[in-house]
Amino acid sequence: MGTLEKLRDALIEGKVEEVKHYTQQALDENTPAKTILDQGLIAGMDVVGVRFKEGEYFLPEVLLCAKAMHAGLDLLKPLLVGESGQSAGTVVLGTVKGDLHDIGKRIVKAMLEGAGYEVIDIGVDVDAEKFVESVRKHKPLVLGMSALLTTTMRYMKTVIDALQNEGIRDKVKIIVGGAPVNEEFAKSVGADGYAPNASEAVDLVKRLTAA
Ligand code: B12
Repeated sequence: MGTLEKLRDALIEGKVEEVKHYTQQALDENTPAKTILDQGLIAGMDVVGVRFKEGEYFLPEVLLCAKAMHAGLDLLKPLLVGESGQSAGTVVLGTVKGDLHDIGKRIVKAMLEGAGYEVIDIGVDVDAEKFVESVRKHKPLVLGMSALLTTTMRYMKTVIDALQNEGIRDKVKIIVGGAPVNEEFAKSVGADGYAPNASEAVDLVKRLTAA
C-alpha cells in the first residue's frame, strides 16, 4: 500500500498521530502538497462522510477524523501557502450562522493564501451583523460564505440582504460554497459566484477580481 493510501486509511480511522506521520512521509517522498491533500486527506474525509451518512460512524468518530484532518492540514499549509510578496487583495471567509463545519473553509483559505490573497477568517456560526461589520472593517474584494447544512445554507441570502440594506452589497463580490451549495442556488441568493472546491475557488476569486 502506498503512503497516500495509508494516509487515507489513517484519516478514516481518526488516528491523529498516524495522519501526521504519513503526511510527513508523503512530503519526504516529494509528493506535492496538493496531491497529499486531495488523494490522502480529502479522499479519507469522503469515506468518513459516507460512513456518517450510513450510520456506521457517529459524531465522536467524525470529530476525531476532523481533528486528524486538521493535524495533516497544518503540516501542508506552509506548502500550500506560496511565498508571494505583495498581497493580491483581501478575502473575508466565514461559515454562516448555525453551522459549525469549517474544514472545507480552512482548505479554501490555505489555497487562496497560496495564490497570494490575504484571507481573514471570521470563524463559524457567523451572523449577518458580523458579516456586515467585517465587510465594513476589512473592505475585502471578495466575501466567501461556507455552509454544509441544507438548513443553514439559506442564511446566505439573509447575509446578502443585510449587506443590501446597509447599502454595501455592491462594494464586494460574494462567493458561496460548501457541499449542499451549487451554481443554481448561488444565483438564487444573489451571489456573484460559486465554486465546488478550493482550487476552483481560487480561479473564481481571480476571475472576479481581475480588473
Ligand atoms: C466533518 C463533519 C462534521 C464535523 C465538523 C468538524 C469541522 N470542524 O468542520 C462535526 C462532527 C462537528 C459535524 C457536525 C454536524 N454535522 Co456534519 N459532517 C461532516 C462531514 C463528514 C464532512 C464535512 C467535511 O469537512 N468535508 C471535507 C471538506 C474538504 O469538504 P467541504 O466542506 O465540502 O469543502 C469543500 C467544498 O465544499 C468547497 N467549499 C467549502 N466551503 C466553501 C466556501 C466557499 C466560499 C467556496 C467558494 C467553496 C467552499 O471547498 C472545500 C474544499 O475543496 C459531512 C459529510 C459530507 N459528505 O460533507 C457531514 C455533514 C455535512 N454533517 C451533517 C450533519 C447532519 C451534522 C450535524 C447536524 C449532526 C448532528 N446530528 O449533530 C452536526 C451539525 C453541527 C453544526 N451546527 O454545524 C450532514 C448534513 C446533512 C444536510 N443535508 O444538511 C452531512 C452531509 C453528513 C450526512 N450525510 O448526513 N459534522
